[in-house]
Amino acid sequence: MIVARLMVFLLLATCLVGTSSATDNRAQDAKPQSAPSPAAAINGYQPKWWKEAIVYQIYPRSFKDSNGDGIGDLKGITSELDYIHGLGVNVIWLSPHYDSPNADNGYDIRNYRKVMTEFGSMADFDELLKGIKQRHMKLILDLVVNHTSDEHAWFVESRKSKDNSYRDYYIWRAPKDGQPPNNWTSFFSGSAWKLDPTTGEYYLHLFAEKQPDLNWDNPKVRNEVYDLMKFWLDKGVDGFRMDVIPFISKREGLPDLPPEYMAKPQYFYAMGPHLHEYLQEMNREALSKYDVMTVGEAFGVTLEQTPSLVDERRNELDMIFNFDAVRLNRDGEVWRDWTLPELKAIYTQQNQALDVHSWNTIFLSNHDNPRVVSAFGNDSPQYRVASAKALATMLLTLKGTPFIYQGDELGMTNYPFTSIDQFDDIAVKNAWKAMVVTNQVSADAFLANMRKTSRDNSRTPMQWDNSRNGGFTTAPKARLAVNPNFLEINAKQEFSDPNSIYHYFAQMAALRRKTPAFVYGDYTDLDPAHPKIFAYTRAIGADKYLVVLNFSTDVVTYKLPDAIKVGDLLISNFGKNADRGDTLHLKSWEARVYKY
Ligand code: TEU
Ligand code: CA
Repeated sequence: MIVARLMVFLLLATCLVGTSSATDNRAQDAKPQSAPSPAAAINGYQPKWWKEAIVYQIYPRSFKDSNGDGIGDLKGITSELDYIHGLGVNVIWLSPHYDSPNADNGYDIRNYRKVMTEFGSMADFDELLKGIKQRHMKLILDLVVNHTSDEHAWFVESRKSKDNSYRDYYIWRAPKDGQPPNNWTSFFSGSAWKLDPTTGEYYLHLFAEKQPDLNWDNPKVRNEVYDLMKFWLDKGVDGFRMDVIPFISKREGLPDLPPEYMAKPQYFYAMGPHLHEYLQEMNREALSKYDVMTVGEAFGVTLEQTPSLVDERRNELDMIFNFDAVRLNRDGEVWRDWTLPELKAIYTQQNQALDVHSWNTIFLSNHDNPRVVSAFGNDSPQYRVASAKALATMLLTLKGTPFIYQGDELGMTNYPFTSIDQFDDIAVKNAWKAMVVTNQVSADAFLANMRKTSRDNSRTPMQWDNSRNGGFTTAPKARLAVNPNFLEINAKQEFSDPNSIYHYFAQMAALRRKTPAFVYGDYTDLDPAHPKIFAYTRAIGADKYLVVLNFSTDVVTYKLPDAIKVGDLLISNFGKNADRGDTLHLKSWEARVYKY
């Protein structure tokens, strides 16, 4: 049975590599061609370094300040490369480090070929890249090209006059009956259109007013983007995380948002008519010339649409971030309590939607979301460490390339916000003006929601030690206040404690990296309906692993289904135990990985 399945995979891989069709090709329809060596496939998958990678995301502003100005910088990152390497990750994703007026912390780029002055110089960047390569790690950059800053030279020109040669670099429209051209809304509140007095026309901005959307239908814009990509690729970077990339192609005629999309406009803005064409062109013109990885931030892309972006035969993206899991705790922008069967269902659906030609990502946090232990674990003092380790166990054993956000390896938590003045994020400030100042939502309700959902939860400075400002900066004040729990939760403390989250994470990462089944193995959820236990297997043929996670504060006696009996315990966040056979006695938030 297993052998038969393996053969079907091999046959598929042999037959279909190199065809351009993304339709559901089945083995029996496909004609064998002269094939790239099928023996190289693992469980049907073409092995790739980025499928085997563990990615660590750095938000440079909040990582480490080297010169005492209160703002994290590139030299700060370079000084902590051993710390990152010690964790067992091997790819770093750097959030934007480009010149920017920081309306949205670097996601508004003024010059794509210049390092943000606050972060350092190009020499500092080269030094960072060198340090990464010396440690046999890789670096991917954030490619933010759905929009630029309004201070980018292209936009400065574009807004000057209707016949300026850069006018068509952006999306300009005349007013409609004295109003914006359509009803599109910005993700940072209000209309997505801003009237520019110089020419009396509106420009489109799906994010802040200072983030005008580029006009990708203009071939000049596309070539500019491919050139700037090559600029960084030629320096030796290993790929890109692409910011809101499914939004680059806008719907023909810019039709109004239909009412059913009002609460979730991303599903209307994404997957425009020329998206595939532009991504394939980008591949041809830039990416295909290098051995790099790409991951698209696929806000607004459904699971059904995903293979059309990541199927390797299409030459578009290697993988995308699907938001279903990370936003399971959200109804629009409002917190909702999630359940474990819902989370399990998402991973099963992802597994079913992607065949051997597509690849997935696994993440539950980043700079746009709250802290993983606060949102998906339990950040109370009693359970924080155990639940952070249980989540690390899950993230590093599910199917897809794991992306870990800085500080999650320390079990850093959400910030105890009590007032609007403590926030920095433009999304929060604009929402406050739109909702609280207009009396639509009470300040208390707003703050209660932001304590759980705000992006600033994950943007507070890294907690390095128990000195002032958690060792993030020597300045009297950090850019954003350090979480007051830095006295207990910090890297120095984690490093010195053999039972810390950091060390557990490093062991888990090492286990994943030496075990092909955790990368390429089949995924099976053993018990989709269980409200507290997440039990699944990863297997390549007879090389089988069992993961059991107690997602609750209860002590649970759990009988394994399917006559499975535990074998060797490879790792657990509670050490060894006496359980043998098919019945497990799990402590609160206990996580175990077995060979069986
Ligand atoms: O985020 C895209 C995005 O649409 C969401 O993450 C959204 O901004 C937010 O969470 C509100 O729901 C990307 C970047 O990751 C983010 O930091 C930027 O602000 C945004 O694009 C604009 O570049
Ligand atoms: Ca600094």
